[in-house]
Amino acid sequence: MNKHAKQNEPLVTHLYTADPSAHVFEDKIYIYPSHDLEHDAVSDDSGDQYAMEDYHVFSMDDIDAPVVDHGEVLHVKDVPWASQQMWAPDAAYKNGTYYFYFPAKDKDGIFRIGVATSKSPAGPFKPEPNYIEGTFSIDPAVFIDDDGKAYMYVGGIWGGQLEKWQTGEFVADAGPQKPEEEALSVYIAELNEDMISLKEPLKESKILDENNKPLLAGDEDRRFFEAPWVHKYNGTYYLTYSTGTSHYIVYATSDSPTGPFVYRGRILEPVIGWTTHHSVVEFKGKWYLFYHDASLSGGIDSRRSIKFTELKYNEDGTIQTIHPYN
Ligand code: FUB
Repeated sequence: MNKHAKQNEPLVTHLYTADPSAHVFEDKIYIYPSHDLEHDAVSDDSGDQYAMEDYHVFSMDDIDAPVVDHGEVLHVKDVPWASQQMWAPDAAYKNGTYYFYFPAKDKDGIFRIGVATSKSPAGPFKPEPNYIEGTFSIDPAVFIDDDGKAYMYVGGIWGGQLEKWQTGEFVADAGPQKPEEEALSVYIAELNEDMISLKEPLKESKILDENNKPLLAGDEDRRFFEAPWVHKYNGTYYLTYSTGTSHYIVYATSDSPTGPFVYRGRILEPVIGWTTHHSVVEFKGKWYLFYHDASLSGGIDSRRSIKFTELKYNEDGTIQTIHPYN
């Protein structure tokens, strides 16, 4: 018998799962997480400890229904261009097809974004032979606007290699940013109608402070680290992301899906474990934050578990901060 979903408790206990991207497809909640394997890889700033190889998809008929594991839907050995590290994925639906987007390192050790397709939200997904041309870094999130236009958001510093793309080319030994530099931020591109190619090159969109100045790299409580996600609420675009070193999920808003975004506040206080990652989804009139922590493994961050909790807006569109263990 599958476990019933309960707020703030691991949704899956027979596997370690992380980075949950939740969507409502066919009136159910589908969750596309990454899969943490139990291994002894070394822990370093390149994220080698997150040596993930495959993906499972999960679904819930309702917010308190049993969590169904649809099994392995994609493995790195089936992706011709990829070598390792199948990190945080996302999924989207358009024109009768489900698209599964995932980052992985190519044969040269460079993170790229791949795509795989299925006629079912539960997969299995068939990968395209090559990664999406023009993509780099990690943590793809795809948002489809009310007008049908689809946008891909990507990016992660440190292990996500964003620092290495500052010249527009991959510079293998490019180091971290200096604190006084403008912080690197999310990269965005519109997708073509086919959903498997970019309509335009990925372009950086800055996150601004209260004086409309780009956040600085040293502003670790607010600057972008990884895990972008975009949703729309009352006509406003909310970019949510992880601040990495300070372990917050925060949000910034814009009146355009491509920004620039203005920093607004914190959504989730730090969880047990180093990484924090999330998605935001509306289901039956309520909003939910899907996130992960490492409580089930006793704090080992490369063995995480996906969870969810209700997310609440104030009347002015600000979001109430969630304290995950209160
Ligand atoms: O799960 C591997 C990486 O850790 C993800 O891509 C990041 O967002 C962080 O959660």
